[in-house]
Amino acid sequence: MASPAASKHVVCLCRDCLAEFDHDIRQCPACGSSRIIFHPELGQLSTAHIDCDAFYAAIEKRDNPELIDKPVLVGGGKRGVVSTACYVARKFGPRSAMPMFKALKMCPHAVVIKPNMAKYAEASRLVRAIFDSVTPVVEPLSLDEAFLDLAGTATLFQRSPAATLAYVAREIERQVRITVSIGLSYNKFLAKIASDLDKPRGFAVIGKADAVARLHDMPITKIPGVGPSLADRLKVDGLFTIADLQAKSEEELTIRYGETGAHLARRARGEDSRAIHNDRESKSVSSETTFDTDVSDAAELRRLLWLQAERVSERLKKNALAGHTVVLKLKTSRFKLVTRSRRLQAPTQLAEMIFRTSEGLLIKEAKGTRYRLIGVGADDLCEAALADPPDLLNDGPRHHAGVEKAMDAVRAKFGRTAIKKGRAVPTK
Ligand code: TTP
Ligand code: MG
Repeated sequence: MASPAASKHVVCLCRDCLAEFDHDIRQCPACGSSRIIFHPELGQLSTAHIDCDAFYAAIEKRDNPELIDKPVLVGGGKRGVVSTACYVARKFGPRSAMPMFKALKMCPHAVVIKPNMAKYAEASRLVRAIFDSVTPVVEPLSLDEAFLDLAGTATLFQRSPAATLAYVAREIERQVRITVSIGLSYNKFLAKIASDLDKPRGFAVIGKADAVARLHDMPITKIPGVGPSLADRLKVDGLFTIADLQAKSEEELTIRYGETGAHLARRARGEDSRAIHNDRESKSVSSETTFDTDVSDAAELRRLLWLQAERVSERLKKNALAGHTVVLKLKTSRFKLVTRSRRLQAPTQLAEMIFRTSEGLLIKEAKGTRYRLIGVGADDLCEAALADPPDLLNDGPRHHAGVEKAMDAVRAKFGRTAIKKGRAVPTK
């Protein structure tokens, strides 16, 4: 029987009708499909990586059905390399980044198509809209792949993240008419590894219990950041596969390769503590000004900083955003860029908070150096609803929010310059 929706005990899923089960099955009793996923941890995993299959070629095939069964190479142009080969062509050897002449030697009957970036970007937008419909936490890596954090979506959709992913794949096939491969795990590294395991039209799962074993036989180059030169260095030391790394302790690898060694040791054990960052979060709102003549006077720098903080706050409020990190930017008369940042306890959209935080950073830098530019930014953006929570012990934010609201109201009525804080007024 299908288990109750969003049950923690989901171990099996029908990729066609999205029915979930608490036991292993071969064929879906609900729809008869044999596209079944089984994994003991299926109901508990929520970190996904989704990658479109032979992306450019898939779109070309979609738009010209005569190409469906033919080997297709997208690329050529000035650089004369293959951008992608469809799965029919890959059987003969061609791969991305291969010189086109070489690919055509391997597969002389291939159809070569020049890339049409506008078309791929449009398809990418449609795919992205489907991702956005299931979670606010989407981190795209390129036009055709993204990480999705589906934690917390089970209650909303009354189905496991795994079932929501099967839904996403189905919607992409229906709306964009291309296929994707899904990797589901408990961190980004493993989710990305997984999405590549079962291509095309795949769905692979890596859980906590099987991560080390799944990584075991993979070449070390599967670990992002291990390029040809590092791989060569590791080979000299007899390290070829992830199993070779697993056999060494983190200490051993750190002594030999420094921070890189520690990183390799962690990845080899399936460890990755990076969070999925929404690309909207990673944008920032900032404002800066370049002076007519260099300024070294701390009081004057403070005044100029306040004006920028007010601007940033104004833009945050207008866009219903708040920043979790405040960034101070200075450029010296010799064009040296200085940036300092501080993460706040809670996101803010208040000019007062942005100013006080950046002022704290400025004090250390305003010791006589002549500057030609000052700026301030709010980073790690989130929705305004999360900003400046009332703090029971400290009434500061609420008080400032009240003052700023009153000032904003006066400005809305009488114009931007109608009201100023004392610190905005030049001292001389
Ligand atoms: P990939 O996702 O790496 O490849 P792919 O989607 O073609 O195939 P796969 O099924 O293995 O995921 O890259 C996405 C697109 O980016 C690809 O269709 C073409 C482009 N691309 C290049 O232009 N040059 C390259 O070297 C690579 C790797 C990709
Ligand atoms: Mg791809």
